[in-house]
Amino acid sequence: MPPTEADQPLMARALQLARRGEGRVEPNPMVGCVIVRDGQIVGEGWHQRFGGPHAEVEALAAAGAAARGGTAYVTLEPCCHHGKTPPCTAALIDAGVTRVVAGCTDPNPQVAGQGLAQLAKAGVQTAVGIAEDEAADLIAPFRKLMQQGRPWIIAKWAMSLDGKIAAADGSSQWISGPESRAEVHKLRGRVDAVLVGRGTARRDDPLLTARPPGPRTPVRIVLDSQATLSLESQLVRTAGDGPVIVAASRQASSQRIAALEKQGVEVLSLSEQDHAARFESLLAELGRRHMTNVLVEGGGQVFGSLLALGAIDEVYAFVAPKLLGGAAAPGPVGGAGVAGIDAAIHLAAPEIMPFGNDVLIRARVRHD
Ligand code: AOF
Ligand code: ZN
Repeated sequence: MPPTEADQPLMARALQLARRGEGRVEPNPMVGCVIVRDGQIVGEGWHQRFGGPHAEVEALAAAGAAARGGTAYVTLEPCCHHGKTPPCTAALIDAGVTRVVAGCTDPNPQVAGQGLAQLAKAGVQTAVGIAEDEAADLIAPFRKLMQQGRPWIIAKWAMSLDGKIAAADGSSQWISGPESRAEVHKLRGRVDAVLVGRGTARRDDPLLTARPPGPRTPVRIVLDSQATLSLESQLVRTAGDGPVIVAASRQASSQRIAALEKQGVEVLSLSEQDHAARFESLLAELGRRHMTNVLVEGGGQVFGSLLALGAIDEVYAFVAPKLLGGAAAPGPVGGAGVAGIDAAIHLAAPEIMPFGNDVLIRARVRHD
């Protein structure tokens, strides 16, 4: 049976359940599942943590015998491979589910349509594409990591209403209000890494931790080709409490590297000559470390490099009702910028949320 209007709210519920895994399941995708029998929800589940049971298995356990003859709504195509857990296709077939409605297919090459094909082969009715955009958006960072071996890059900044990230004298603490800053801490607590440039590390002396802690402890990364990060900085002094990486070049002095390493900082000595190539190679390395989401908190040069690389996937712009003025006061994204208005980077329709007196504009870059 092709998907119908009646399937919509059930997939919406499955998507809602899936989001509960945010920050806990990566580098796996968030997945939610609802099992329906005779128009009643008889079981719900979601992938709760990396290495744990998949959404379908959780929902089938909740449904018990009531799953027989029922329909499973899954945000992602059920897996058909033995990973850390057995295949969900077998669990659904064994439980007697007769119809599976999937939000989108699984980009994992070990699954990639074969999950649905296996179900169909076993006589289970399958449908895919209900709420497909939402289902695909939900796993966009997972898909990027699977297909490109690179983490999803979130660029976050706070700016005044006139588009400045600092006053003309360079002072910038604080542009946004406490409610916005609390939201940033939440964001830090669900990503794999928080990255800043050397200038920001020196000027703000940030800790880059999530306070209060979230489900993940982000690795703190500083782009610092000469490895000049001060041994007295908060980042270095807390390197024993949570990982700190300095992404340096081959030009960094070996004494500086040794001193940082002695404090527990990991120094990556990237061999590429130019800055952009080094950044690319760092992102590839973070991908190899299975990092799904990386939050970049500035400064302008880092955002400029990312823009030039086409590497920004999502923007969190906190806009505060303040005016700073000043021709010399910087905006959030530095570098050379785009060649002209026709080369503007386009973002999808933003989500807009108030935080205290500030407004968060959150939008994803359109890579198409
Ligand atoms: C599903 N339901 O809830 C999830 C799926 O190592 P494992 O066993 O956890 O398998 C991870 C892979 O399974 C992951 O790469 C993705 O392809 C799929 N995730 N599949 O049917 C789920 N989390
Ligand atoms: Zn599975």
